[in-house]
Amino acid sequence: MVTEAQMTPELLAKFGPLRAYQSGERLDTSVDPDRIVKTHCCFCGQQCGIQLKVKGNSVIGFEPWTDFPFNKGMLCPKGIRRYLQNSHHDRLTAAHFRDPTRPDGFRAVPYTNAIARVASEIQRIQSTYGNDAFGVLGGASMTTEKCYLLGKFARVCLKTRYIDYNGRLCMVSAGVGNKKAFGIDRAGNPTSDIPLADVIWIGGANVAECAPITTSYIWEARENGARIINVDPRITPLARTCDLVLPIKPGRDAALYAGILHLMIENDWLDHDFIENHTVGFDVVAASVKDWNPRKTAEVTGIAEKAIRQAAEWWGTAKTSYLMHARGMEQHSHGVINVLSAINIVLASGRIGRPGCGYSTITGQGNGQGGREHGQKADQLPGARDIENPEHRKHIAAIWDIREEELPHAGVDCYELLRKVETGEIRGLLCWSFNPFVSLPDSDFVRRMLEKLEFFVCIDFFLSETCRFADVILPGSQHEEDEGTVCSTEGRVIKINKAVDPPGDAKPDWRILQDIAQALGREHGFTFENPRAIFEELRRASAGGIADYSGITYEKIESRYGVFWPCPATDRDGKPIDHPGTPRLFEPGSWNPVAKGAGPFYFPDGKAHFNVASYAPPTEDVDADYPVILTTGRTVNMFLSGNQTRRIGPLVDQYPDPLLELHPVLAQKHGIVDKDWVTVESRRGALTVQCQVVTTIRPDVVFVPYHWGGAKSVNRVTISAQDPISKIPEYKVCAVRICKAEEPEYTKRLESQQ
Ligand SMILES: Nc1nc2c(c(=O)[nH]1)N[C@H]1C(S)=C(S)[C@@H](COP(=O)(O)OP(=O)(O)OC[C@H]3O[C@@H](n4cnc5c(=O)[nH]c(N)nc54)[C@H](O)[C@@H]3O)O[C@H]1N2
Ligand SMILES: Nc1nc2c(c(=O)[nH]1)N[C@H]1C(S)=C(S)[C@@H](COP(=O)(O)OP(=O)(O)OC[C@H]3O[C@@H](n4cnc5c(=O)[nH]c(N)nc54)[C@H](O)[C@@H]3O)O[C@H]1N2
Ligand code: SF4
Ligand SMILES: [Mo]
Repeated sequence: MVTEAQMTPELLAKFGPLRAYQSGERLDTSVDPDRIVKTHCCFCGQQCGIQLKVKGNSVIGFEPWTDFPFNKGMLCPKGIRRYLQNSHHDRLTAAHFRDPTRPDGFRAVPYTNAIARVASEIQRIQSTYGNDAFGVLGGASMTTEKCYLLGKFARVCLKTRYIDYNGRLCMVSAGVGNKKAFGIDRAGNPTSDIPLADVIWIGGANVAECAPITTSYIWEARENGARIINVDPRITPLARTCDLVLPIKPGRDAALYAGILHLMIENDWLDHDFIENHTVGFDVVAASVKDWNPRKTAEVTGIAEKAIRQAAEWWGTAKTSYLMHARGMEQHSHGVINVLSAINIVLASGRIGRPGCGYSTITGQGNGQGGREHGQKADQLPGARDIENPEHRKHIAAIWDIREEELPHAGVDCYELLRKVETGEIRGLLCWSFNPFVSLPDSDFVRRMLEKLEFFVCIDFFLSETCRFADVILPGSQHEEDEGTVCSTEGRVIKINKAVDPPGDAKPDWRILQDIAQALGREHGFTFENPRAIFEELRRASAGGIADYSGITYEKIESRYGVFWPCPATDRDGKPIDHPGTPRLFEPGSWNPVAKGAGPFYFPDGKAHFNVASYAPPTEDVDADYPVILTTGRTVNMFLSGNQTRRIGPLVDQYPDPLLELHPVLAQKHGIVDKDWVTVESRRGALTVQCQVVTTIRPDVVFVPYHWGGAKSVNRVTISAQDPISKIPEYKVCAVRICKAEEPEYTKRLESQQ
């Protein structure tokens, strides 16, 4: 197995951002395309519509798709450059076996040999140690068809309970919080409700860089006179046009929302009718925030008392409002509590489920929403069903043509899955559309686990840092090489259309799984001819579930610019209907298979739930040895682990290397000036990067983006503490110390190679 030492400098030279090159430079984009394909961006959960220009078997450019209603032709820098990855010379076009005798550690092999080897290793491991000794990691950049098939593959073909996915790092706190409060895990409103709101509250979301198109909806609200409140330890680009910035100390969001609810109650800024008729649990929650007066709230959150009072007044007295949040308040060991505390101020206001009155959590990954609805999550079955619910199990077992007893039970989250590698319970792993070595916290632990596996197979289209540990790499498909559906941040199910064929031996991802199933002699249920056939089974599997897709067809999606779920095929009496989909949840009379007319929320009594959300400090707070808070996140030009965007030259140029952001006061204390090299060190590891001295961050916090691997990975430093319910890692707070440093050797080595 590859060691850390072996990964540098060769690996960095090959994958590191320092070797920025213009991919696709051999393409002449002035050439007329043969055809234009309407599809969506392959990156974030905004899922902007885009038209790809295709010549032969290459994507050579793009045109805006102006009539797609969400983005109306607008794209962010990543969307504009995405086409450059299609003909990239790093593209994996063959299967590979590990071969330490080769300079880059791998040797190309015929695809069928690779599939045979994967099947025989699965067989060996499962017959020696049991079915659960083989685990599966999935990803939410893939289409819903692929995510569905992966869940089925793990449980029916591999018969393992151990499957989980990278959305575990992303949306799970929001998902748990939404289910506890509303009974459903989806944005409550379409984005078009944002401009209708008087007050917009944004909690822990760098909207301008991470949900760029939503920015224009917020600006539209501003044009309409809305007040905008932003809670973030940094003044992000959107904050420049906000009315009030609440520079919270990381890890304190539940305290802030308790303080806001306290003021709403004190000033009677409550919707009593709504609370009375449509919710349960208010009194207990009201009692729980009794002590959270503005002074205490200010002390804990680090936000000025005056600003807290102002925010509460604007929020409390608004006629219409919209609250949205993202990972800033979710990626915490109290992520679920933070989400519930924010929902409490929405429910107390009664402003939900109406035009201009809404709530949403901003989905991150391209198919972050669809990817968590149909079964690759450890505890879930298709249709957002519960893997431990006997009725749900029975329904899915029937669709999958197995007995209910054969269906494995809930597994564990993806980090726990790696801990099971440490104990020897898991010996083999299949990793698909996930780059855990870069994206999981405490990467030294992740490295040791990947090295310890007896057999590791990765499916990707670029060699990722994680693929480096693989025994076999299978060449999967890029977004534009396959068709299928995804669900956008709004809850809109849309269609990805195929523009080109996968090159060489690369295959549509779903076909690779079926080839493995066939090689194992377990092809029953894995003989789909195309994504449409998978979707048809998925529709049946989801029918009657909360994420009901049964009334959605490819044709309906195409003709209506997408369809919002739930969208059933039959009414409550089982009569076929042509349901239009559900853009806004929680409206009276909207489709709700759980409440069945009792009320708008997805519980049997139709009522939303207030939840006590008591503040507790982060797992690792600052102390004398590690006195600074590290928080991590993103930059506009890079996407996630960077395996794609670090290969797109113009994006690399925009922000090539991770920079540590710190305030001038903190910088001065350590004798640091702008562009100095700084070492940031936690109890787990250290990282040396250049710094950016900025006045837009709290003086007790440093920020580092996480899109790089190897020596540039901030996840060497982060903590693997997890939320006890959602199991999301605490990426947004750990304790560190910083000091001025010399330029590290590895950058000097790389520069001399260029
Ligand atoms: N350009 C770009 N866009 C992306 C992505 C990307 O990689 N690059 N990834 C996509 C994905 S998968 C996701 S999940 C989303 C993430 O979207 P966001 O959640 O908006 O992005 P982050 O940068 O992770 O964090 C948001 C903000 O949280 C703040 N923050 C840190 N700690 C706290 C805290 O304790 N409380 C509060 N209130 N705020 C805090 C940070 O300063 C940061 O500005 O973006 C999606 N869009
Ligand atoms: N420190 C820190 N760490 C974080 C975060 C943070 O804020 N701070 N955020 C977390 C969040 S929110 C997220 S979502 C995760 C994301 O972390 P990852 O999921 O590990 O990141 P990706 O870059 O999406 O990795 C996906 C891999 O799949 C490949 N891929 C993409 N699409 C496809 C496809 O259709 N088929 C196949 N076969 N392969 C594909 C890509 O090339 C890439 O190698 O990172 C998390 N890690
Ligand atoms: S906002 Fe997201 S979906 Fe839209 S172009 Fe940018 S990365 Fe792509
Ligand atoms: Mo994410």
